[in-house]
Amino acid sequence: MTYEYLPHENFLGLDEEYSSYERAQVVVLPVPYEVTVSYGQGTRRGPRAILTASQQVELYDREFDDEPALRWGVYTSRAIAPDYRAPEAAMEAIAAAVAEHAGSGKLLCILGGEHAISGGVAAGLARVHKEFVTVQLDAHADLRDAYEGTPHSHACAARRILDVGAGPVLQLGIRSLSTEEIAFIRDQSDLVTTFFAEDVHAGRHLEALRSFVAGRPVYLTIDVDCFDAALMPATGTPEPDGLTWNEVLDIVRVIARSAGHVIAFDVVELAPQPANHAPDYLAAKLTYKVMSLLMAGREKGR
Ligand SMILES: [Mn+2]
Repeated sequence: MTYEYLPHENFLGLDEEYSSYERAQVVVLPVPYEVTVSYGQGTRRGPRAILTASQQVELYDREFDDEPALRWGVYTSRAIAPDYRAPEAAMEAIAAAVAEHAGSGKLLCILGGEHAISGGVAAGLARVHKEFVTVQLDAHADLRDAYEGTPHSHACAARRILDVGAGPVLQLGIRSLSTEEIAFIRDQSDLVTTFFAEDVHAGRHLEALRSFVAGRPVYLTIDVDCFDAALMPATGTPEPDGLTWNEVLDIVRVIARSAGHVIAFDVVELAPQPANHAPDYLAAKLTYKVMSLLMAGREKGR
């Protein structure tokens, strides 16, 4: 395995006592991979920006009246080196790293990078967990079979996850898709269920989401462009009419409460803007909050 050297900032800036691999129940894996971005650029700087912004996130969380990270600990791996020569080799490197950690039983958190990495993540998870379902938060359906000449495009993320054959995908917040993608959604209702942004605003997704994850292993993939572009402008392909902070967290709360076991989640497509660090902070706080909710769900399940 090759790892890129980054001056090592661990997620949340935790002391050794709470961030050693042995002690931690959560593993953060930075994957600064960016090759097929089609519009705005910069997702390769996403993981670094999230780690840096996380130093400013308060450990104390009012929802738990506690410092959740100190209960379970977070280990931050060095970043996987992006391989620009061949997407297949890069996806294999990501899958290998994910499989290595997925076998440990720790909650795995992957920081992207472009959404294409999620195909590699799903492939790695499938080496350890034969079956799991995927919940995708995104502005885009990402169901194209290929885009701009490659099947390993960020625009094909959900399709590559389905290729793994581990289970169906439920998408939330979608508001941009092609004719090919809407046809796929209509034809493949056993593989993909889509709740558009207006469905989420109206609360029509909650019951279906609950039964989709109930008792099953779950992989959660969060493209930050699921948020409204006003809240999250720092992303390659922003879209209006996106989700709010609370809509996203309520989705994660349903998953945490109802899923059998959340095995991994990723936060992808942050493309930091030098003059605006609010989106970096949002992504860092989101990552901590999702971790906290999912770990609380695991503790309840025991
Ligand atoms: Mn997207």
